[in-house]
Amino acid sequence: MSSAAQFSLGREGASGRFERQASAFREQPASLEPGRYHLYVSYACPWAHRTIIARELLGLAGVVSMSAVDPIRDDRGWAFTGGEYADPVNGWTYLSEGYAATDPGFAGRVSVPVLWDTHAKRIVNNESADILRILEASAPAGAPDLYPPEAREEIDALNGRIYDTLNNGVYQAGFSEDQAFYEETVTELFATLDFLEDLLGRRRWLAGTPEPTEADWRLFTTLVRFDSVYAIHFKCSVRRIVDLPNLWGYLRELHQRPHVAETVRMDEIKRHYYTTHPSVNPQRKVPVGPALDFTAPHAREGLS
Ligand SMILES: N[C@@H](CCC(=O)N[C@@H](CS)C(=O)NCC(=O)O)C(=O)O
Repeated sequence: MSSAAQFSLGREGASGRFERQASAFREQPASLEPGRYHLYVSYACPWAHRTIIARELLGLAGVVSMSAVDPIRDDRGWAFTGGEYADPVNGWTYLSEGYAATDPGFAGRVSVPVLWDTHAKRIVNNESADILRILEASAPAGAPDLYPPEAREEIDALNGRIYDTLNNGVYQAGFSEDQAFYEETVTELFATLDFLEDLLGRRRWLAGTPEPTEADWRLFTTLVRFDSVYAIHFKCSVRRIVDLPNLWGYLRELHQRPHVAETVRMDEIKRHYYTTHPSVNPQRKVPVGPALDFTAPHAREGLS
């Protein structure tokens, strides 16, 4: 196993390409019985971050409980190290205990997020895209609609391109051990950022809806990490988000929406990435900065 495979959710293909492992648990309960389910997350992880935001925005904090792992993984993976990183539900030391309880033969990588069923005592789902839909289906009346029927086709198309070239693209670039593949990935990644920069000059939200949808939040968790982590650590360095005025204003506006800033723990994000991938950053030094002011006015009110 190569060092890149050891510290990323995936393995190296024959060509030195990063291949993301498919999620193992994909059950989709029709609705979430209050008090029955628990969400395990890391504030560092962009995939878990989507579910943290959705749970908060959909008003489900009182329905689905949540706890976070320590952002620093050791060689036994995501851990509950006590204090704010405790597991009040199962008392585990490692998240791997939940995977083993669900499937004693589980041999894949132990990832966050995890939706846990406290009655059946097993993982229901460990795929963030599914967990978003599960949360959306259980949203109370009056909650925002993150997947409005009239915009679904557009949202699905945007999600597809953004997943391939950005959400996952940054990892493919960062972990690639092949120069040509890295260059190809970064070229596609910046083509998508340029496409979005243009789109967001005309639209306030990606799918042209009056309010943000899941497509916006799925993009947000990558954008908010971009200049601090991906541009430096993963060498996605052609341009920064602060150099793209529409994307940078859009990112600030999303960050300023109620309840969102509290979900962004930049210190945890940076410590996680810079200290957990020794193949990419052997010194484990965490950069100072960049100084980003997410609270500056975004001036996007005029867009529809
Ligand atoms: N497809 C999964 C991917 C989740 C994922 O890659 N999580 C990373 C953290 S950012 C992880 O837990 N990696 C653990 C590992 O590779 O050992 C999802 O979207 O839920």
